[in-house]
Amino acid sequence: MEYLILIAGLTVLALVVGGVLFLRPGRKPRPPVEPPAPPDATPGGTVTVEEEDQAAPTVERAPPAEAPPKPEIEIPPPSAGRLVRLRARLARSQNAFGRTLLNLLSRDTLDEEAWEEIEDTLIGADIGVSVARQIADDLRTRVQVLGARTPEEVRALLKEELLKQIGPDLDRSLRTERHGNRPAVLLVVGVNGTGKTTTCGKLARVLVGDGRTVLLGAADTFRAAAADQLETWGSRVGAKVVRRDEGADPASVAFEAVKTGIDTKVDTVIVDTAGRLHTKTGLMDELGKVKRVVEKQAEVDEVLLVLDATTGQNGLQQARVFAEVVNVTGIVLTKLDGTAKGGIVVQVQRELGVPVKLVGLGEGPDDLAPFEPEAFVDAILGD
Ligand SMILES: Nc1nc2c(ncn2[C@@H]2O[C@H](COP(=O)(O)OP(=O)(O)O)[C@@H](O)[C@H]2O)c(=O)[nH]1
Ligand SMILES: [Mg+2]
Repeated sequence: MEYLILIAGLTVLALVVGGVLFLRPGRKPRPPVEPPAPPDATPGGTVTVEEEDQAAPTVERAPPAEAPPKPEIEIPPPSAGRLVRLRARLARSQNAFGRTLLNLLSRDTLDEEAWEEIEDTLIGADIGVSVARQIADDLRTRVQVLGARTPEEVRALLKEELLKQIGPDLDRSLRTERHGNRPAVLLVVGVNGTGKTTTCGKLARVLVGDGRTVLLGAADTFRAAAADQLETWGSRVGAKVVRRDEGADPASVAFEAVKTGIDTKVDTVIVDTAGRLHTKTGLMDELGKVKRVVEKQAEVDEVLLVLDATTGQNGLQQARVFAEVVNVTGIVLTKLDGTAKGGIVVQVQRELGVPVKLVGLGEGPDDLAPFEPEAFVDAILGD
């Protein structure tokens, strides 16, 4: 009985205290999310870009005390260190593969079966059969020299081998700066659904965040929705979009976009193209024409091929076809947040002889990052 009275008493007390706290006048609105976590933050503590976006669209502009009105034009975060900030995404999708390798390599004795498993794990991550064998062979030689291994040694070995295959020294810079009184011109190509339009929009944000002025060209004229999609992206960061009616000639839209870019002296023109191309001849004709027409006014500085990382061999096949048609200068690997097959980075670079320059790590507006081999491998192997 006394016990029940005690519980009742405590409940009342809790309610009173809770009520007072809740009704306290002058309760402050939720403070803005802190600036991006430093590079050494634990994955769990990383501020995801979506959170940042909802609470405070920009780090620079703290919202006013009252309900923050959404600013007309957003100032996205700069590109530097993005992959490090987004590494939690990468870790979530790629970690299993890294951990399996680390566990296998840490075994006291590595027999034939273990080496086969190591090779299979690498192949399973889409790194390619010959590269998988090469990595396994290299590791085998080095492990024999090393003898007993500490976890740190194993991690360092594996990191070095993976980095070697990814090519830490490839030039992954994007040419996005004005030159010779002309804006830089980027063509974004790839099969439908890989993330081209999204990448154009995200890239515009990256560049605006880095202080550039950007113009978008909606040369996917198959559906009006594609131009609408691009316009939504552009309007958020104050980037003008050049578009025409559905069914218009893509090359003439691209031409007009570049012309407008020259006239208005923007830094970068990004041209989105259509991917709904059924035959290689159609692809050749259309993309070839777009590029030729643009080149009447300005050099095409980058042809970015967008590939969906989840499509494996299919994606590689697409890459081959596009590389035959246009001179691809960089690869954008999208949807790496949704696959454990990060090894595709290695395979596609070898296939095309062109570096992965950007990676897509989610559907959020700032989920596009310059590709950094070391941050990538660190995310795969965990800390
Ligand atoms: N998870 C994830 N989804 C993405 C990524 N990039 C694009 N998408 C999604 O892929 C779908 C197709 O994108 P879209 O840009 O319209 O493709 P397009 O047909 O090549 O222009 C959309 O739902 C995007 O949100 C990414 O990096 N991660
Ligand atoms: Mg599109």
